[in-house]
Amino acid sequence: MTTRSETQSTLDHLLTEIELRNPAQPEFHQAAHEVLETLAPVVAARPEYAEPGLIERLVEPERQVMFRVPWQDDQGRVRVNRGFRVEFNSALGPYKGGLRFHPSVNLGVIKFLGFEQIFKNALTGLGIGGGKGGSDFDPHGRSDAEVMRFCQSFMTELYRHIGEHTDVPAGDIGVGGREIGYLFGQYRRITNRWESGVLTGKGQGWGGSLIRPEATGYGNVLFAAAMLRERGEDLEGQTAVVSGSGNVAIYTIEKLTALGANAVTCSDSSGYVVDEKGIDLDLLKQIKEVERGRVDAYAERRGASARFVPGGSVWDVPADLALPSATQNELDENAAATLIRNGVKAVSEGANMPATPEAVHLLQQAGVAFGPGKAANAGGVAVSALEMAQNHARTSWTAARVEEELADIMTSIHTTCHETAERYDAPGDYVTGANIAGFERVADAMLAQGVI
Ligand code: NDP
Ligand code: 2IT
Repeated sequence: MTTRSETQSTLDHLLTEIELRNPAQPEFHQAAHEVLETLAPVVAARPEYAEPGLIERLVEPERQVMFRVPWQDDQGRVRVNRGFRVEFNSALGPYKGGLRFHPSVNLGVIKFLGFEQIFKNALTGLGIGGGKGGSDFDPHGRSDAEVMRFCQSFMTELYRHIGEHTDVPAGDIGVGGREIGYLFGQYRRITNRWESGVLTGKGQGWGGSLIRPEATGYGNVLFAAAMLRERGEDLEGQTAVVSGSGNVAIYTIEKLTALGANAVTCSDSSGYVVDEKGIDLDLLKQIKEVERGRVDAYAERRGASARFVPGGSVWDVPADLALPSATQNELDENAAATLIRNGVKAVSEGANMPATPEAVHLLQQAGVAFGPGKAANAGGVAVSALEMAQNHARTSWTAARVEEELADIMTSIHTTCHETAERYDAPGDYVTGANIAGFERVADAMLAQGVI
């Protein structure tokens, strides 16, 4: 029998190869390290997982598409962006994952997101594979007409790679209901098909699921609540710091407030707002969802309880809970040390990979409950899969039904991660639990389906 340390050195060797074969993709390397560094116990215990080529196949996308996206701005100037779709793994179902429009997008970023998505989607227990896409297009400051022309050009290439049984994109940073609408319209026009299940996050009158906009934030709060329950606590009366002010952050704040916690912050790339009375969601939604403004406008309009801190770190604000909901690597070692000094009890990742590896290590060493994104933020993609199910059946469920299914899925993900961690001698370590449980499901399907 191979020992855990022998297995770990094989995995370490593979990680070195991943770095050499995929140069200049630091986010992908980081995501691969984070998963492969926790798999030794399961690979050592179950020899079939050590089969040559299994993990090598898992870290290599099934298909990667990169394309030119030309479009005209309002002045008539031609702009050229780069489009991506990485179809990482379809052992469990059609590729599924969001599209990100942000200037920082490159192949390595999309590969890190696609890789995470494989395990996240496996943890939902639903039939969805892993993929991700996007563009280095920056929607900030662009008119509706520019965003529409961009989306139409993007879909004019993307359409040939996707389909309800093939690959089903959705939103992510910079892609919300407006963009999904323009993308769906162009897909329908080019293909001459009403294929509802080709995209999720659609509008509610034309195939979208109730609760999909809320699902990621709501799900993360339910995951945080489940972690607290393990420690004999609940959300009531806890103070929470939340970063970001987009889709995930807004509905995280909404659910925290509904369950009796006090969410006191939000942020964007210009700085953060702290509001002692708790974030006023109507005001935040007005500024972010309707006016597409910046968070300093919130502090200006809210009055004495709120202040805007330009730049700065939202993690300096003392709290019981932290729910990073903006972007990768936004919570580093220093931020983790500050949170620990201020007595944080739980950190639950609404964003994908917002905590750096050093931060995760520090938080876990300090006994803070840490919920990794692939488990904690899986509610969004889970309700996307429920949207696909509704589309397939040509029906739509009530908000109450979708919310109940979301709650069941989050409870089941929490239990799976918790029990898997215990089974592999890492009690309370949700990172190990999530990675191993997600891996087992995908690996079993890959082994059953042969070398492809
Ligand atoms: P949005 O575009 O709605 O909001 C993103 C927020 O994060 C904005 O406030 C934005 O500020 C801020 N932000 C983005 N990039 C940066 C950056 N580089 N530095 C500082 N702030 C930044 O995106 P979502 O809310 O949908 O996504 C947030 C996170 O959640 C991402 O990590 C995404 O991958 C993850 N996620 C999203 C899901 C979904 O269903 N939407 C599901 C699961 C995870 P600004 O406007 O100034 O850029
Ligand atoms: O990171 C994610 O899980 C998402 N952006 C949601 C993906 C989806 O297909 O709903």
